Amino acid sequence: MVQKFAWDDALLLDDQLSEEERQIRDSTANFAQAELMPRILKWNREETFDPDIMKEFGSLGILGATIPDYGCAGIGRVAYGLACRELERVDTAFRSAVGVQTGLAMSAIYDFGSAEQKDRFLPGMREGSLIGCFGLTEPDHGSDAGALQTRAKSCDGGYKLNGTKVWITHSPVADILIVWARDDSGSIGGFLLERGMEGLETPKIEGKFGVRASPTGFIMMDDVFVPEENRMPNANGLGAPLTCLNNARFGICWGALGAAEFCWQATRQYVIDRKQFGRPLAANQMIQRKLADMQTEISIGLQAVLRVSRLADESKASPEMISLVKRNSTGKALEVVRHCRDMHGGNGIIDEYHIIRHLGNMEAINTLEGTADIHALILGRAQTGIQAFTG
Ligand code: TGC
Ligand code: FAD
Repeated sequence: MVQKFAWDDALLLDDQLSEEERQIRDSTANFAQAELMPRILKWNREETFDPDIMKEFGSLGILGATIPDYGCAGIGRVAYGLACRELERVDTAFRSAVGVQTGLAMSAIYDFGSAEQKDRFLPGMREGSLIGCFGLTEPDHGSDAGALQTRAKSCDGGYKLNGTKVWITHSPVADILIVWARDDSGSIGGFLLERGMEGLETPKIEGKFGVRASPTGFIMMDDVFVPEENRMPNANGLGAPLTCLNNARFGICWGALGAAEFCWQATRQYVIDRKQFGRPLAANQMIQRKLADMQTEISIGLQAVLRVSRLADESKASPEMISLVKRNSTGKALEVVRHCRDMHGGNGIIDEYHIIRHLGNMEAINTLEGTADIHALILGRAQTGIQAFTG
């Protein structure tokens, strides 16, 4: 008997999942469609974000979900990725909210913090009553994160921090701000700043045309005193923040394809329904070719992130594999969504059709967590042995 083809699950991803993974995917999908979809149009239009949404994510059990301790669920990368796919199917802002809290802020404290820091911060962060952010990027150092200039100068009982971080997701609403700064020896360390510390300001960046429902801001530090107990003892060097990024990039890899899937499936329906020249747009060869390209890229992209996520769960995923899928997922998603925008005609630029919102988001995620070209250079270095970032 000929196997029947499922157009929306071309390579039978569903068959490759465990019962628990399917259940996490479905419960996140139900939550995302019931609770997030009705809010996103207004939030995106008005650039708003209600921090209480973090408590809803906490109740869902998704914050810190990959951490096997402190009351967190300890789920695998595939289950976590499937949840991110469902969140970003609605909007990048929601995947980003969960991804920064889980993959960057909580994972930094879990991997590099002291027992006391973990006890103090992780339970509240898991519940969403404490919001974390991750400050690596600076105005003069984005891709070359290793050249960061923020200083942590030793003083009686701790450190005085000076410098500016920019483009920090959730800095305007965060309670715990993880700041990567150089100590007196020039080594990069991780410092836990708390809202209310003197000399700390976190203004919002206005006027973004991507991820508008996610507050992005600065972390400005003018002689902020950080006690010794707020320095993460096990973070030494650039490898520490990059290890956190390895975790967070899984969320983006799956999430980007969730956004692409939403746009592809909405576009498929649109071209079936919309008639021009007396027949559905979908009856044209050029339109079908584009749909086939989208289906192909999304299906292959999902298989790639599934593979790397399974390898990560077996501790066999290298950073270069993560670069490969981060670049592929975000790049292909951007390409898919650009075609969807075009195939919607004029409606493609109206937010009620959701495509233009995702397009702005896909532009942003091709830049954040390492730009597409930086990930290409990581892969180029790995296959030639030649570092091409400089010179
Ligand atoms: P390089 O010499 O390659 O490495 C320095 C040290 O780091 C180690 N390392 C890693 N460790 C763990 N995981 C990785 N992926 C690692 N990559 C490198 C390396 O072994 C070395 O350790 P050691 O002990 O020998 O010192 O460093 P480099 O200065 O040449 O730069 C490498 C480069 C360019 C790849 C790195 O700077 C980079 O990844 N740049 C991109 C910056 C970036 O991704 N920023 C993201 C900011 S956070 C963000 O965007 C969040 S968005 C949140 C949202 O979704 O809303
Ligand atoms: P640049 O590094 O100036 O790059 C500009 C262009 O030059 C890119 O195309 C890049 O690929 C290219 N380029 C750079 N170097 C080279 C080279 N050697 N060879 C060839 N091409 C090169 N950061 C955080 O720390 N925490 C966050 O929570 C966070 N959230 C973000 C949220 C949003 C919405 C955005 C947009 C960014 C966020 N970032 C965050 C910052 C993000 O990680 C940086 O924007 C990213 O790393 C790129 O840095 P940059 O913007 O300074 O660009």
